[in-house]
Amino acid sequence: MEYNPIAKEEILKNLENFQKKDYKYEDGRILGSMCTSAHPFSKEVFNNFLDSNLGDSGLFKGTKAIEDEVIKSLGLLLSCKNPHGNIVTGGSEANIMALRAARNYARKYKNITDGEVILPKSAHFSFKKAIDLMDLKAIEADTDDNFNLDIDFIKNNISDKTIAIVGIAGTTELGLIDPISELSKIAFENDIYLHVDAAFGGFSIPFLKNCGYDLPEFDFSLKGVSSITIDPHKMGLAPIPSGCILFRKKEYLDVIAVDSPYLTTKKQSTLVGTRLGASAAATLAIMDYLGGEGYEKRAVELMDNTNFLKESLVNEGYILTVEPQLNIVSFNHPKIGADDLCSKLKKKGWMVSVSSYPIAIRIVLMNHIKKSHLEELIVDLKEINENI
Ligand code: 0PR
Repeated sequence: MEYNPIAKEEILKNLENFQKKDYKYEDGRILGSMCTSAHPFSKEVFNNFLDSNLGDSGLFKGTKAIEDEVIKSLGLLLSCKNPHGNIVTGGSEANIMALRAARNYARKYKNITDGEVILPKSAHFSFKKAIDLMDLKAIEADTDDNFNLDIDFIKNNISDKTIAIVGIAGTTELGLIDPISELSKIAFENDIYLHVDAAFGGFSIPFLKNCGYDLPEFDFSLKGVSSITIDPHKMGLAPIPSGCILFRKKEYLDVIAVDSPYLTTKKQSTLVGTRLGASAAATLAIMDYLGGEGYEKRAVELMDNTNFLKESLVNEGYILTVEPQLNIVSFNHPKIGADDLCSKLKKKGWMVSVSSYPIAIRIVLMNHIKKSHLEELIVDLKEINENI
């Protein structure tokens, strides 16, 4: 195939025309996303590190030291003084690494070859990918009428094939926090790996707790917790792709390491080979810049907006699925179904999503959604209600 060069201006114009078709966070219409506009400072730093490849970290020793610092800072945030882990592309990759560590550890030290994972029905679909990739068996724990995890189910389903239990700190659909301290006790007593998926909640629960919110323990302070997923590219305000996996013990990284003989580093534990140093640099920069104070202020603002939306919906006669614990509101109309309501909202320009368990409209109150946007949304919901 032959193709001729095109002038920069023309290329940029062409790309701009494509980009115009994208929804923009700033318009406040994206209501079902866990991502948001990254902080301008983290974008600036990200651009400075675009060429740094952590996949061959001996060539980028400085950037590798940055990654180590981020791991240390995130460890401290999650009550672990000496954590091990990596900055990865996001929650999916982190969850896959965690289950791979659990699987390999159980294979090496317990001789388990056909492993089972006990996980809540509310777990993110990335676990389905992990389970499929590693040919594991999933045992799904149900929830009660309030969508709380059935702890007895977990206890009753532990077997000599269980390689891991998974708990969620901020479920994707409802933002609920599983009873991680109970899971930790079960895991510790039975010597089973416990992975906590705090991809969503990791950058808000610790800060909200500091501000007096009554939220449960979920981190390494619980001795049964083996690893935690936390995503800087959600409420951490780092650019996509920035996820993180943290392990309590170095052995968990060692059991997933493969030889990379011709590289400057002779072992590699991450799934991805060539890997952006920019994500690590931008995450460190934004964490240092905002500090605990900056994240606390933002986490509280998100909860204020959550409460405002929740109360306004109730006033308009909409029905909440659960009392929000974090910044997600899930609701239904008393008469029409969630899909119907979703399409009526889409016609008015609101990009909402319908959750599957339970079936409901789900709004994630991310940083780009301001109170004024919510006021406009309520006006539209009121009008929808009046025309039914
Ligand atoms: N774990 C939890 C609890 C999650 O909520 C998510 C993502 C993941 C893991 C996976 O993270 P990555 O997507 O970073 O791999 N939850 C969101 C979701 O599936 C991701 C998302 C973000 C979806 C923005 C849409 C969107 O516009 O809903």
